[in-house]
Amino acid sequence: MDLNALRTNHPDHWSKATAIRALTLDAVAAANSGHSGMPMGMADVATVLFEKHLKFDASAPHWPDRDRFILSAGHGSMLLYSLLHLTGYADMTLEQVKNFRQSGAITAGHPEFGHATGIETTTGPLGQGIANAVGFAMAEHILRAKFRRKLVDHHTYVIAGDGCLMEGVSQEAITIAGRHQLGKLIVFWDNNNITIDGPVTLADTTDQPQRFKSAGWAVIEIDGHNPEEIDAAITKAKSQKKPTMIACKTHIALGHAAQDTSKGHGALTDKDQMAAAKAAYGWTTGPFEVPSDVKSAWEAIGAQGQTARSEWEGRLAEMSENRQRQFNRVMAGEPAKRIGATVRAFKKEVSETLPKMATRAASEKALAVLNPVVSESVGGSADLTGSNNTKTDDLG
Ligand SMILES: Cc1ncc(C[n+]2csc(CCOP(=O)(O)OP(=O)(O)O)c2C)c(N)n1
Repeated sequence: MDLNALRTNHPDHWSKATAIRALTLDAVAAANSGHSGMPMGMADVATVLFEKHLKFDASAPHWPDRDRFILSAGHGSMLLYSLLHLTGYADMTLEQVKNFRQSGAITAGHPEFGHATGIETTTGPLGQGIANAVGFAMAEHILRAKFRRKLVDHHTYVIAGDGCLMEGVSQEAITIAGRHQLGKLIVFWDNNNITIDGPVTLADTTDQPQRFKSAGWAVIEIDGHNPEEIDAAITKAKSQKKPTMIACKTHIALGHAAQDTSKGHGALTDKDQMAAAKAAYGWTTGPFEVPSDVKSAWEAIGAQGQTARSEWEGRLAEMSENRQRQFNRVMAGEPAKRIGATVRAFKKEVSETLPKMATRAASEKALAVLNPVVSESVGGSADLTGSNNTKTDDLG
């Protein structure tokens, strides 16, 4: 890989992506534990995504219509922590990055939902993130149908590695996303051909692009270090009606002596090798030091979404009070007010009449009472609709 060409062809991009790589090297070295290679390999994809496409506002991490970014390859957590710190999420301070993997820090080895803002879901068990992301995309689709584009119109982006795609759960998730044509779901596959034990082919020779295509996805194959290709692929993916998998050919631990080897997967802590990698990057500042112009450029990216966010807030404020209340309730995960009285009345009726029925029929009766008042509930049946009675009369 010709780092010099990457540096000279895209200098602004390069310095931003290098900040991720350098923070990752420093944090993992300080903890003497962690995974350096994946963030170093996917820094270019993440930089273009955050700079050019991701709709977010670092000062308002819970804004409901933000795009979701899910790091399914959770072992590469320093990629996410670097991005959150650089773009200016208030809780992801440099101290937290320096305390990577330490007790009490919000920077756990793998991202934990609730520890830091900007962590949309817990990941680490391979495959979990991509499967949860399909749920996120499905939720967006359902909410958009209910509340319309003015309020709900966002993408779900995922970074998944070889290990995520090996897990069985990914197959079911990919299939259902294809079946429902979740066009706002975009998965970046970190196609680096490396796992812990060696090359991917030790365990898996699946043709991943064909696998996704056969499930109804669009697939784009790119050089995951070329910012123009990354940008064009995301633009194209956003215009697709199908979910898109962007296969990103990358080099794990880019620029390090361990590049393209399974050693590059883990903690790269050798001082001389770290220094050599930073020299190859043209990175001259000390550990954990991001040049102020680079940090400012990242913070500007973190603020890019402020306009979109305030416009969205304006649209919400224009809605009727009832509509606003309904939207806020659903987003807060609060049950509908009527649910208490509805359930009490149903219990009273059942305890008075003591009907005799199979438990599956009882389940249907309960669902028939709940579904009309909890319109946001999502359920289904694994090819047993007629047997376990999940399709109540109010459903289409
Ligand atoms: C379900 C599950 N099994 C095993 C692991 C342990 N594990 C963490 S990362 C990893 C290798 C993943 O390889 P890849 O996705 O290619 O990541 P990369 O080497 O590119 O960083 C394994 C086996 C895990 N986190 N979750």
